[in-house]
Amino acid sequence: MSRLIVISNRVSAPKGRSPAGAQGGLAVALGAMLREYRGLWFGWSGEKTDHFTGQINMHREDGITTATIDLEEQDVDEYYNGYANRTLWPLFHYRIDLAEYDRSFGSGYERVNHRFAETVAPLIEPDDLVWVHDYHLIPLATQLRQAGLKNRIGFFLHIPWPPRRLLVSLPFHERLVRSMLDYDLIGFQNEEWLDSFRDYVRYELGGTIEEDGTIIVGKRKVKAGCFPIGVDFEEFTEAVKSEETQQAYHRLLKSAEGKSVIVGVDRLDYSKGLEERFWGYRRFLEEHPDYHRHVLLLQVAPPSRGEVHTYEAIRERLDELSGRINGGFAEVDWVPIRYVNRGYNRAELAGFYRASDVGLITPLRDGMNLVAKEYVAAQDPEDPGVLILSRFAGAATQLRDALLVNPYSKDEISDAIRQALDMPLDERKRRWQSMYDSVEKEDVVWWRQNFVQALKGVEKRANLTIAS
Ligand code: ADQ
Repeated sequence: MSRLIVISNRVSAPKGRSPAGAQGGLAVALGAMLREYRGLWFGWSGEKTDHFTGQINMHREDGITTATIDLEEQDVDEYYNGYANRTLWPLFHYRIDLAEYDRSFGSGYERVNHRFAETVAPLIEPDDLVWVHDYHLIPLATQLRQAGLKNRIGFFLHIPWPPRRLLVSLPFHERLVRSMLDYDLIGFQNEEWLDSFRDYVRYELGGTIEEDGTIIVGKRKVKAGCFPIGVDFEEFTEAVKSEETQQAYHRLLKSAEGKSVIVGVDRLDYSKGLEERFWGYRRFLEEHPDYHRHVLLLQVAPPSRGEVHTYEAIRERLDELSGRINGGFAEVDWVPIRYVNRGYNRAELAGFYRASDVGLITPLRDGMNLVAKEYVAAQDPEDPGVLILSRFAGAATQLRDALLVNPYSKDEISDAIRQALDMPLDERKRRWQSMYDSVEKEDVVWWRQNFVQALKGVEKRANLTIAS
């Protein structure tokens, strides 16, 4: 059987026997598959070095081999903090107002992709399947092809693909998209992002889309499809039974003292719609004084990407806004928002989700949003909470029985909170059951199997004959 080589920006070594929730979702998701395929996971260690040497740090644990490299400070600034997080991330989340275009970012991005390719290429054998992850590594296939690889190479984009009219604001956009044609399979989270990609290919590259979804541009032929990512359902439902989850559950219930709890859990990022969410909650408090002292919003949002200025700015605005809302509405024995700037592991989060009457997940734009699915998976079947979900999250295509809202509308958020808090038990159960079924069936195992099957199904490069 062929091996699987996973390549992503960062590698977090899967620790098979660590406590549930102590590691990232992707690590758990890919860990089982890497074991199955005798795989290798390659990427940046997260460490810096004075001079890039390409020295690989191999580590083998619990059946999984990881191979990591250190990057220079300039690489991290230009490639990671720069092009990935200050150019592509905002643009792909429809925020061209925040996207920064700097020549040095672009060259750093190319350089690091080249460094990744030349370091990993000697580790790849002819029959290996290669699976590249996310926007940090879009041009990697081109670099790997230049290094002589004819392997099947797949790419999965975890974030949205922007509409053509936004993407053309990126200098050298055509070069970036053309580099994707060196993959054999490109996966998106949902139809909307796939459609935007096809639209670009048709109108900017003059490509055609065949009936089976194959994209043809000149002599290049690529498969593109939808592969919505899911949660590790088995691991998550196990975690719900753990002691740690029980403790977190009781801790929140006890401190809520009978109030209804609304929970939001996000990385502190402008795409997650936290300011708009706080404004929506404020509107709810203004319109419904009868709920004062009977409800609280717990917002968990640990800072991320601290080295990027926009993230400091949003942090300041949220501190101020939550302070103003609490200042304006709080009473001696009631604080309407508990805004917590630290992370919790998934077992603890599961307890918070289960203890909450409402999950309020309102990103302005999100590739998928796994928190929404985790919220559903953690509920008590006899007394499930209600999910309020942004219609602009990829998850909204699957979780149709959530209360779907426009995250920019304070009124819609306010009305949905009211509807959720007043929802009768039988309606809560009906909506939850249908979402639970989809979260259970379309989980992370389903996702990775579908992707790998599809990648195995594409013809190998050497055998391709394409009519131009
Ligand atoms: P993220 O933007 O990080 O991921 P999301 O899918 O919501 O967003 O979360 C991923 C994981 O991080 C989840 O397992 C969640 O529990 C955890 N997490 C989020 N907030 C947390 C917090 N405050 N404390 C602790 N843990 C937290 C990107 C894309 C998403 C896509 C995923 C997977 O932006 O759209 O769903 O990749 O493809």
